[in-house]
Amino acid sequence: MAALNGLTPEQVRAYREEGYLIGLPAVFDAAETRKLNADLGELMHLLEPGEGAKEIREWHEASRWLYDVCMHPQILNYVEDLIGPDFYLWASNFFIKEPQSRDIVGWHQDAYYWPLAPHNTVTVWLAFLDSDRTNAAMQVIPRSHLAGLMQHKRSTQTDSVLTLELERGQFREDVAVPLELKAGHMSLHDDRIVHGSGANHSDRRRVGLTMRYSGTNVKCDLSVNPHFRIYMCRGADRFHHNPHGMLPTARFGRLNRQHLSVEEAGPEAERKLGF
Ligand SMILES: O=C(O)CCC(=O)C(=O)O
Repeated sequence: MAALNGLTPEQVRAYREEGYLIGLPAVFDAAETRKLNADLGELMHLLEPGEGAKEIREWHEASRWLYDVCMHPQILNYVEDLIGPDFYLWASNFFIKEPQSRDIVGWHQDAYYWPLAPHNTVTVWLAFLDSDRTNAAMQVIPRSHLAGLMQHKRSTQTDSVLTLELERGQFREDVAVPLELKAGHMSLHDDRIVHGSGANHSDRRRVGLTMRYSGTNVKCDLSVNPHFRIYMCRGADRFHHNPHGMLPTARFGRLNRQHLSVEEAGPEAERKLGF
């Protein structure tokens, strides 16, 4: 493993201005990345018939392997430089697109999905395999995080992994930037940036792990998501806003619980949060 570093002031400035950051050194080298993919295979064995990778949500609460990936010191160094010294992990999801798969992720802003306030959340997207424009890399709309939250609509696209999305014309789709990453590398994005991804028309699998981190000042509305649990990464929880989770003991374990975002909680939750 390379020496651990944080972000340069220039990288922090670029993130704040653009809403995302790429171009960081690999977090995992080639051998470590091969192992990550083998371990992901073990985790996926826990899926039940009919379940897909998108059901792997918050399994860091049950899988020590996944928890340890999320707590990688190099990743935490970068996150700390963006959201401050006191922060926690609360979500992890896999976004996997098999070769020739039609699944898309409609344009959206994460913050619209989450009953969290204030906005002090960063997502790390870790590439388990090379991700580029040929195999449907995630795309972002630079600076769109500065425009505030936009109204999302229920998706009419049956191939969309999400059910709430932005409509064409609400933002400049022509300036989208694909976040191309080699395996073992990561990007960072702000919870308000507009992003999404297309179908994978290639013969290469595309696998990304998203990990979501928030400052301890961020409070979840537990009436919308009663399952929300935090895992301190660095510093102290002086706010005591959210319940803490239990450390997982099994190397590979799964959750069976229903997870609730604003999307799943339905229009009542959207009204409640003022959308
Ligand atoms: O991997 C993708 O295409 C989308 C990921 C995403 O929506 C997210 O990280 O919030």
